[in-house]
Amino acid sequence: MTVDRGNNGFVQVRYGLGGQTETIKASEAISGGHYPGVFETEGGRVRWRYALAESTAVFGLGETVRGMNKRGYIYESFSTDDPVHTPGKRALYAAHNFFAVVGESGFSVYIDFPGKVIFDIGFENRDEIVVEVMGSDCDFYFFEGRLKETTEAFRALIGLSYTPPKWAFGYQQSRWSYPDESAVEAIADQFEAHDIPCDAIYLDIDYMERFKDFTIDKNAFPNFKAFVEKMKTRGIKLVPIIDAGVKVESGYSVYETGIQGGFFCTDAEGHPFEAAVWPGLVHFPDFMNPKARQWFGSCYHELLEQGIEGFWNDMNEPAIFYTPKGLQEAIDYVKAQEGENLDIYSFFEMKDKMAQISNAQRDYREMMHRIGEKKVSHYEVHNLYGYMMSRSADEGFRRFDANRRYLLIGRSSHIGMAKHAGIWTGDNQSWWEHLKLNIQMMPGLQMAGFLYAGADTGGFGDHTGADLMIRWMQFSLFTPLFRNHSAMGTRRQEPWAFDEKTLAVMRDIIRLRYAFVPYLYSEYMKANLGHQLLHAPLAYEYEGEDAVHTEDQLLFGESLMLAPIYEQNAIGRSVFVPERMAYLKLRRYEDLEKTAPKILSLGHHYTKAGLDEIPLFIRENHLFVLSEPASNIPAMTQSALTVIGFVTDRASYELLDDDGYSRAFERGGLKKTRFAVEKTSDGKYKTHVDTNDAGIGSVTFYIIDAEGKVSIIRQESPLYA
Ligand code: MIG
Repeated sequence: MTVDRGNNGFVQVRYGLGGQTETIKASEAISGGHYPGVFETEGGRVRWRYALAESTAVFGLGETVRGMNKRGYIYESFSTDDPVHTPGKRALYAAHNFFAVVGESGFSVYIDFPGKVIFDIGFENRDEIVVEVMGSDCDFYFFEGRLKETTEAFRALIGLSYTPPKWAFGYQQSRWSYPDESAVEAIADQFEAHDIPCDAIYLDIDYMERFKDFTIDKNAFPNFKAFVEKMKTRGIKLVPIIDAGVKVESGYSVYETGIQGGFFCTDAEGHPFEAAVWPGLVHFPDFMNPKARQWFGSCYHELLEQGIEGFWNDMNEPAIFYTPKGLQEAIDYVKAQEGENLDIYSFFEMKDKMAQISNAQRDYREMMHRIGEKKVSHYEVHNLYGYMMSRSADEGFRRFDANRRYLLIGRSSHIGMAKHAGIWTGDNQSWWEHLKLNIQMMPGLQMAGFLYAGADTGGFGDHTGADLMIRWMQFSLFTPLFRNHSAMGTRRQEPWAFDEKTLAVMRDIIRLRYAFVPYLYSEYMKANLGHQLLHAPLAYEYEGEDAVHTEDQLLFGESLMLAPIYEQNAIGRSVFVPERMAYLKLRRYEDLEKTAPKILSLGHHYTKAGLDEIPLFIRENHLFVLSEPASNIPAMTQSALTVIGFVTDRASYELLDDDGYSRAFERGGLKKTRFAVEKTSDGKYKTHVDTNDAGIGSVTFYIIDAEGKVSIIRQESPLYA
C-alpha cells in the first residue's frame, strides 16, 4: 500500500498496480498524506472502515435506490439490467464509486476499481461505513473539506463532463416503439397540431432490421436518409438506439468485420463468446480493446452520414438473456424433474434455475477480454463495459467531426464515462416512488460527473396516471435530459394520450421548459466548467441539521430551489426554507406576470401548489432568466428575455450561451450577458444589461421585493460590450 498526496489536495491510497479506468492520472505524489478511517486487507480484498457520528450524513453513490442521504442501507457497484428498482435492490445499471461524508469532519471518497464494490453505509452497524472492494488492484482517493469543495475537487480531477448539443435541452418524446415512418410522422403531426414544442423523437429497437445494430428495416424506413432530413426540416431529430450485442449472422457486415478483426469477447478457448439478447445469439464487442472500440465507434458513422445526430446506447451492462450453455443446463435440470412430486423447495429450485440463466455471474466470469497481451475475465472489469461502449461511440463521433457535439446517452455507466456521454436512469416504473427516486438521485449522478441525466419521465414500466405524469413533468422540466419514455404494453404517455385538461397542462409545462432553457443551459455550462452540481442537496450551500437532513428538495443552479411534489393527490407539501426566499407558483409562461409571489422566512413551511402549479423558490438577491418558448430549440431567439429576481439589495446574474453545437465553449468560446439589479434609496430598482451577444434584445425585469411586491421594468436594448 502506498499513500500519496496529490498536488491539488487529495490523498490517494493505492493498492496493487492502480486502477484500470485510465480516467485518473495520479498527480505528482508527495508522501505523508493523512486519510480518514482504517484499511484492512483480507483474502485478496481491500476493506476500509470509518466510524460515523450520529448526525453525519453521506451523499453520493450516484445511481442507487433510496434517499439522498445514503446512510442506513447497503449498496453494490455491480452493473445490472434489473428493471424493478424496488428499495431492496443493492445495484442498478451503474457503478458510481463516489460518496461524500458530511459531518463534523467532511471529506469525500472515490474508489477507482472496475469490479464489484460493496458500500455498507451504516447498515450492519449503524455507526460505521464499510467499503469492501472485491479485489486488491484499487485506488482510494480522499478529498478533505465541505461537500461543495470536495465534490468540486473530485470533478476537477476527472475532468470536464459531456455536453450535448443545445437541442438536447429541448423536450424529447420516446416510446418503445415508434416502429416506422408513419408512426414517427404521426407523433410529429400531433406535436404540431397541439402546438407543443419537441426536439427529438426516439427510435427504439424496431427501426432495425431484426435487431441488428447499424441496420435499418427497409420496410419501415424505405429511404432513411431522406426521412431523417424531412423530419429535421420539421424541427425534429431522430435518435436511434444501439444495443451492445451484435447479431451472429453470416453476411451481416458488422458481424463479419467484428469476426475478421477479432473484436469480440471470447470464451476461455478463444472462440467468440456466445450469448442471447434481442436478436437471438450475439457476440459482445470487446470494448476493452482499443482496436475494437475504434471499429465499433466507426460503425456509428453510417448513421451519422444519414443525418443522425444522437444515439442511446442500451443493454450494455451487458444484459444477457441466456447463454446456450446456461440454457441447456437449466433445460436438463428441468427435464430431470419430470414426473417428480415437487415440494416447495424442489419446485422453487427449479423455478430459480430458469430465472438465474439471465445476467449470470458465471457467464460474466467465462467471457474474456483482451487487455494488451493479457486475457482478463469480464467479471473482473464488469463495471467498465457500458462506459467503454459509450467511449467507443464518442471517440467515433470525434473522428467523424472533431468539433461537433452529438447527443449520446448510455444506460450502464461508470465514473470516467461522464466525459463521453450522459445517462438515462434505465427502466423505472410509473410509480410515485420513482418520481421521488428521480429527485433524490440527481445530486449523486452529478457528483459522479453525469450532468446530462434524467429519468424516463412518466415512468417506463407499468401504467402512468395523468396526475403522476403531470407531477413528473413538473420535475423533469428542470433536468437536462427531459424525455418522456415508456414501455411496450403500458398506457401511452404522449401528451394527447390523456384527457383535454391534462393535455393542456402538459403543453404548458413543456412550453415552460423551453422558457427555462437559457437558465438551464447557462447553469449547465457553469456547473460543467466550474465542476459544480446543477442539482444539489441543501447541504451544498447551507449548514445546520435541517439543511443537511432535507431529503426531497434541490438547489437548482445558483438562484433557485426546487421542492417538487411527488405524492398522489397532494395539493402542497412541507418545505424547509434555508434562507429567506420568494415562492412562486408557475402555471404558464403567458401568466408569469400574474403570478403573485410570497416571501418565506427561514424555517419550515407548508406551501400549496395545485396539480397545474409548479412550486419554485428564488434565493434572496438572485436572478434567473427566461426566454420566449418556440416549437423547438433551433427556433428559439433571445430577442425578448424575462429576468425574474428576488432583490432586497442588489443582484446580478451572468447568462452563458454558445453556438449550441461546437466544442468552442471548452476553449472559452462563450457568449456572456450580465444582468444587474440594484435597489436605490428611494425604494425603486435600477437595472443594467451588458452583453457580447448580439442576439440579446429587449429585457423585462420582474423584480420581487421583501414584501412580495413586484416591479416590472422594461429595458429595450442592452449595452453591447
Ligand atoms: O429490456 O429497447 O432501458 O429504454 O425501451 C428492454 C427496449 C430493452 C431497455 C431500455 C429501454 C428500451 C428497451 N430496452
